[in-house]
Amino acid sequence: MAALAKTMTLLLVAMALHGVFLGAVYNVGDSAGWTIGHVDYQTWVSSKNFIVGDSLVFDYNNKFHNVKQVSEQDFETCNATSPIATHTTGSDTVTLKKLGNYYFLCGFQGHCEAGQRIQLVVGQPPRRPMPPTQLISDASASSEFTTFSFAIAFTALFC
Ligand code: CU1
Repeated sequence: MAALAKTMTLLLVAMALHGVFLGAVYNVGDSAGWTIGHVDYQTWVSSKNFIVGDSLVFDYNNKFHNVKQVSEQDFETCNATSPIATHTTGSDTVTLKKLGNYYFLCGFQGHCEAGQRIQLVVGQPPRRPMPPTQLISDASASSEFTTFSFAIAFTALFC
């Protein structure tokens, strides 16, 4: 029974991880990319539903632009001097790993003010009809899983 439980746990963890890697990938600004004067990024965001595990791809010419993840306050004031993270390759993928608000702007002079900034909210993935996968992501997963295993053993013995 212990070996079976271990195998099942590994299987469920693998499934949970697989789910994370299957997140959607969004090209910021679609074909226009990350730039100024071509895209209203708030309109672009408004049609999307971001969830944990999704990724953003920022495509741009890195001679003229960059990507800085900033705080809400720095987003409001277009302050690029104390970023949370900076990306400068010209094709940067940012995985949205946590729930909550994300703020990005271009750190080049005047670009944020010209509209090259994006604010988005990352929500919870929808619940899937597979309770054990939910249990694994729970902090009390091990004890609940043990109870679950005993319930199966009990059922097997007496039914
Ligand atoms: Cu820029």
